[in-house]
Amino acid sequence: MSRIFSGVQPSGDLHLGNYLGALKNWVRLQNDYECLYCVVDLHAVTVWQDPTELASSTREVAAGLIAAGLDPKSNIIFNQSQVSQHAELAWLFNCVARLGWLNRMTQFKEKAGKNSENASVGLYAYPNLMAADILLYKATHVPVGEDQKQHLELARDIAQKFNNDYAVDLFPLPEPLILGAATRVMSLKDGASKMSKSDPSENSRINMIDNADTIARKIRKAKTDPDSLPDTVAGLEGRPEAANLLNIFAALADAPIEDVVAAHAGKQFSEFKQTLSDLAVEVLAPVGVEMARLMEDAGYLDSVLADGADRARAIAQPNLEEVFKVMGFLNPRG
Ligand code: AQP
Repeated sequence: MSRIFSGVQPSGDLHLGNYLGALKNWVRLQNDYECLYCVVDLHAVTVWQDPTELASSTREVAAGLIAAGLDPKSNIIFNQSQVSQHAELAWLFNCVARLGWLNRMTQFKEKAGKNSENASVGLYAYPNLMAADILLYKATHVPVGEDQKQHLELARDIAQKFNNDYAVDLFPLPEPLILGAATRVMSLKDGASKMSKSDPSENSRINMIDNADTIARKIRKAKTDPDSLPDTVAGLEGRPEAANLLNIFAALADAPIEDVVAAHAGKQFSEFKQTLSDLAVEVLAPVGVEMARLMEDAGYLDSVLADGADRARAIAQPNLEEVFKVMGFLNPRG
């Protein structure tokens, strides 16, 4: 059976980009695949996380996954640090991946910025941990946003090199699943930057937990340009903020971008933003309300994560033992 692995970092509030680029699509996959969805807390600490906030962010992501429609009984939902096999396999992959491969990763360059000497080693090796996350379960498919495609390529390179080096056929080469209209939601304040949890501007993103008034205010304040909306998709060329708002509309409405552009051709942004805001509130506000309700019940969320971790470990441990055996580690007991 095809198996899916994907993750979300508990590095801040879940936002519209996470919802449209990931969660909404994951909900569609749950009937056709065996799915593992992981709150990747080991990835989050590659940049500083306040220890007093990490646990609540972890629960918030779990609440977001469930509120978006993922069933914790049919899917495996857990946080990464509870399954130590992720870190163990990541170390082995540190010894498989080549420095030249990691040097090409654009996300490290973006996240480390000009001060890369001061970035953590973990941030640099992040793609090796992501490869371990996926390959630990021999996942066959990984739903990813555009931004994660390069990392998935690296996971395939690691799987391939491991199989070649040890002359085995142990790891499948995981395939990307790039789904939905909004594979890359951009910041509401800058159409050239990705909407991101770590953007210091709250107005750059709509959080899944935002209430109706906040959603409407953020859309009203979103950056636009002075022209009215174009007649064709080609007319969005060179207008990143307009393209972003129309793409968000298309993803929320599950409609082709061509139809959305045609329906709003020639409108002023003020009128379009009102329609977009009504749609965003209709889709997101109920998810936010459910998230808030779940977050009141930390005991329930913790029990979902503990149960998910038990089920994840049951798959991970035999796979890791197989890797140890292939690599020749001595295990006098086994
Ligand atoms: N802006 C986005 N548009 C579309 N998809 C997105 N995803 C994230 N941002 C966008 C997708 O959401 C899933 C979980 O991502 P993540 O939280 O693990 O990592 P990230 O991509 O690094 O997200 P952020 O918000 O940018 O976090 P920070 O600021 O902490 O780095 C992934 O499938 C991702 O593609």
